[in-house]
Amino acid sequence: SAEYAWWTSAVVYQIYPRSFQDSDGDGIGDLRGILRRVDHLDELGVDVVWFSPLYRSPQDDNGYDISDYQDVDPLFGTLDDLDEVIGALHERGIKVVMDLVVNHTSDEHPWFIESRSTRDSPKRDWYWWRDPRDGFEPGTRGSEPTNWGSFFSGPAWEWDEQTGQHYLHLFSRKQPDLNWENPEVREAVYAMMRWWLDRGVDGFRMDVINLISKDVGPDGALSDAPVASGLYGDATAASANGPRLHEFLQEMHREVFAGRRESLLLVGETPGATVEDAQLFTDPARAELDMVFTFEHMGLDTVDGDRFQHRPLDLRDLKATLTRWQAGLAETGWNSLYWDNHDQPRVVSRFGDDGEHRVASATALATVLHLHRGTPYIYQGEELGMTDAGFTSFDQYRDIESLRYVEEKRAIGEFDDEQLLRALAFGSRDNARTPVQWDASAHAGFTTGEPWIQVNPNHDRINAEDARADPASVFHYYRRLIALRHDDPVVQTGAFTLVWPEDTEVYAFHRAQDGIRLTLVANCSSDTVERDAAELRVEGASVVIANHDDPPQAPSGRLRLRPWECVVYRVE
Ligand code: ISL
Repeated sequence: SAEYAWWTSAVVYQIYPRSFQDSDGDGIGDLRGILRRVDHLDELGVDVVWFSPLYRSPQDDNGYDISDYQDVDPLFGTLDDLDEVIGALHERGIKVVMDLVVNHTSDEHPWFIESRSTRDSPKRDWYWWRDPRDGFEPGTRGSEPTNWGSFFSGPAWEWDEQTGQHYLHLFSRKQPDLNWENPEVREAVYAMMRWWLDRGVDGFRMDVINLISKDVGPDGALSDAPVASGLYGDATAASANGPRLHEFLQEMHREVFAGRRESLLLVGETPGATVEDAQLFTDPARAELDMVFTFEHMGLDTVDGDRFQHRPLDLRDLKATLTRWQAGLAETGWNSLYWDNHDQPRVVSRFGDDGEHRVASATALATVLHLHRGTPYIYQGEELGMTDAGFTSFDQYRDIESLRYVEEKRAIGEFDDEQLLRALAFGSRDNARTPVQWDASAHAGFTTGEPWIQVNPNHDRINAEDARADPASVFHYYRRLIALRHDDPVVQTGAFTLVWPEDTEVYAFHRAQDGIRLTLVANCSSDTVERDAAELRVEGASVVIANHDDPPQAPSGRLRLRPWECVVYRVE
């Protein structure tokens, strides 16, 4: 049978260091805090830990604005502390993946300080500097070189008085975009990546890696983009999947990974990528990336992909989207699988039921995800069934994206405060950034000081200590799901077939390989449902995993599923 890469049986755990565990009482998570929780990761059984940025940073975007790629921010500790954490994880057989943020740096990175100092700086061309548009007073609205909007509201160009030009920033003005057209930039990035691999890290999660190649005309010109909604042109259209993207990734592969990539993990974050793009990124023969994060399933409960505008999820859309990605990467390439990360609201609040059926819906959704073909990613707290933040006032929010959104919407008078609070409560990234709930004590055991963002008051009921003591907890269920992926080749690589695409409540699919079939059936609703079990062909099957006691055994007639009940059957 085929040879598969090690990560087909691996599960990755994401740590957002700021919110994981504080050790020194400053209210911000840190490396010595992580050291105290290594046993939690070990007990869970994950194979890889991905760290959101730990590098030196002004923290304008919580570390995704980097001012020194080869040092640790003092907020989190020192390089020695990081070595200790990596050592402790490696000792337990857990690999370490670093976040790689190279579409942009901080404006406080020495490269940018040099670049902005004068027009003749040798590093001027390391970033995107452009003259103001003709016919507009330089530095005023309309003088931006293109109409592109920033992902964090406002224009994607910042006027620099001193040298009389604008610089490009697709994210905040403190995150200027690097110019990947310049070979010196690429060589500097590759050298930095080799330095980390030499230090012992096991791979990279590459932040917005499909934005690095901008669509430049022959004369270096950038053009206006279509205005989909709001004030600005769509910067994704102008910068995602640019003409040299695959060339850059293949070059990176040759310069950084060649000869040492067998045991590495290379995962790209690729907003806007289609499954056809993903086939190219992840085809091993092309030597680019191992897998990418799709965004398509994250937009399904929003209005036109606007993360702040909610509409109810139609389960058929979720099935159709994930199934398209399963099919598209069945022969070549590979999927990554995720519900939660530091940019997304919590799945149990979003697609599940975080009230009465919290445990059942968290475990049912986990089963649906982890039984797909691909590498599952768990975001800190997901394994506890942590819920959205539940914030009700503006001063509770910290995220730059949320704060800028409110500012812009207020400026144009589009929404009143009630509408804005509803938008944030649904879509804010802060929903996933409240501290991990370790126990029921003050601040959930996260810090002895004042947490940088409020702890969810539901930590009195939802916390790791209680979960560890309760065999029916979300935590113990995740342990079983992870063990199942480790042990069962059908979970790892079996062929995927969806059942009942039109069912709006029940998610069901088969995975099959070498004459063995696993069949998952999950009630993704808060009502009891009944279906015709004959269509599942599970008569005489054994139960592999289920999230309720006494699951329906090998039914042949009517299959009755309680709210959010899921079962995986095994047919030999
Ligand atoms: O809409 C988007 C782009 O089309 C955004 O959602 C974008 O994909 C996303 O915000 C990118 O996220 C990553 O890069 C950001 C950082 O703020 C996020 O935390 C990170 O995950 C800038 O580095």
